Formats: sequence, C-alpha cells, structure tokens
Amino acid sequence: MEHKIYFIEDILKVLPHRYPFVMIDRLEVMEDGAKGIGYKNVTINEPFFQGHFPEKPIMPGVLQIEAMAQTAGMIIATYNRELKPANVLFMNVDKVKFRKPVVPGDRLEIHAEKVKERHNIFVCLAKAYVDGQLVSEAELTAMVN
Ligand code: BDE
Repeated sequence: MEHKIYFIEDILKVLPHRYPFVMIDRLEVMEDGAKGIGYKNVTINEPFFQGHFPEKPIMPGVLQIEAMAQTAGMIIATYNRELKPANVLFMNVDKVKFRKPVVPGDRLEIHAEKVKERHNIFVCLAKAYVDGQLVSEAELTAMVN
C-alpha cells in the first residue's frame, strides 16, 4: 500500500459518523497502512463549545478520544482493504492522558499506530498533538468484522 491522503469525502465513505460527530477532517495513512495521522481543525463554531464551557471554550477530552477512535478506526478499516467499510467496534480504552487544553484555532494532529493485531482484535496507540505539543494520548482496542 502506498502513502495515501483521505479527504473528507473518502472518510465519510468509511465512517458511519455524521454531524455533529465527525471528529476528523482528513487522514494520512503511511506506506504500510499500519499507522497514520488524522487531522481535526477545531473552530469556535463546534457545537460542543456552546456548553463546554459557555465562557471558556475547551474541547472535551472524551471527544479527543473519539477523534483518536475515528483515526484508529479508519486505519483498521482500510488496513489491506481500501475504502470498503468495515465494522470497527471499540472495546477498551487504556492509558488515557489529557495534557493540555484544546481550544478554538487549534489543529489537532492525531498520530495513531497499530501496535498489536491478533485475529480480529486490534490495539492502537494514539497521540494527539497541537503545534508539535502532545495534548492527549490513549491506547484503544477494537474488534473488526
Ligand atoms: C488542562 C489540561 C488538560 N485539559 C484541560 C486543561 C484545562 O486547563 N482545563 N480548564 C478548564 C477550565 C474550565 C473552566 Br469552566 C474555567 O473557568 C477555567 Br479558568 C478552566 O481552566
């Protein structure tokens, strides 16, 4: 598999998520297909900023985890299978850390890498960066079928 860039139209062909729950805008998948980078541009118009928090917009950590799951899910779903949709079910999230607040104007770069594969179970390590600074990380386990 060659190095690939998936634009939003491609992402929507694979992920079942729709507004307001699409948490990545673009995806780069590296040559071996086992790691990639999901990008999310965070704007003040995000619906979640209305309540989180009214006077202090900060991206919820759980939605950063969601962005990691979608990035990892895309990598798993496209691993050796192009744009065919696959059901990726997340079973477990471990080793979560929120290191810095994510705010409007930030571009989240989610680096996700498959670290374990056994039968139909995949473990991915995800690290989210803004301007080269680590803002959050987690290890996610998913089942694919
Ligand atoms: C720091 C590290 C990782 N994730 C979030 C933070 C953080 O600074 N959160 N801050 C939340 C916050 C919420 C409200 Br309400 C508020 O008025 C302020 Br002053 C805050 O800093």
